[in-house]
Amino acid sequence: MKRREFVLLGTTCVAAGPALATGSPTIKVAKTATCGCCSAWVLHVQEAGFSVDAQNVDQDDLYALKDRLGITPELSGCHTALVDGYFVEGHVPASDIARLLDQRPDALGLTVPGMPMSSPGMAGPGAGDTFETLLVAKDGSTSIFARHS
Ligand SMILES: [Cu+2]
Repeated sequence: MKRREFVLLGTTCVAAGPALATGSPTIKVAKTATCGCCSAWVLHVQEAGFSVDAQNVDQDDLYALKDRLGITPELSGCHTALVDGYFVEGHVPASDIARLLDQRPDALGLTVPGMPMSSPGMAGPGAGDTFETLLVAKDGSTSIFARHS
């Protein structure tokens, strides 16, 4: 890892703020072994107080998992997580996961499609772009769950 990336990751951890999720269910994460931003996101949710069970899987198995869960290519990020009956796809902020588990909407899960630079596990807040966390309904339709910059 280059020194500059390491500094940015440190910033992400500080920005995660106080623990949100003590006592929350474990987040199971499927990711590929070589995905650095996936590991950085795992660190982000751990810093927020979630316990994480991360498994490295083959890329084909990861695609198959997304397909099974109803995560279309348009909705895909990198890693795929499962928590308490919901999927959490890609670089979803820990605060959104906490709100999902608190509000328990009738839905499949959350996604941050693609890998926006401002999202946790990427460069982090202040990277300059904005992104949205989408709620995926059981019929596959999406709505905006949160906006982030
Ligand atoms: Cu990523």
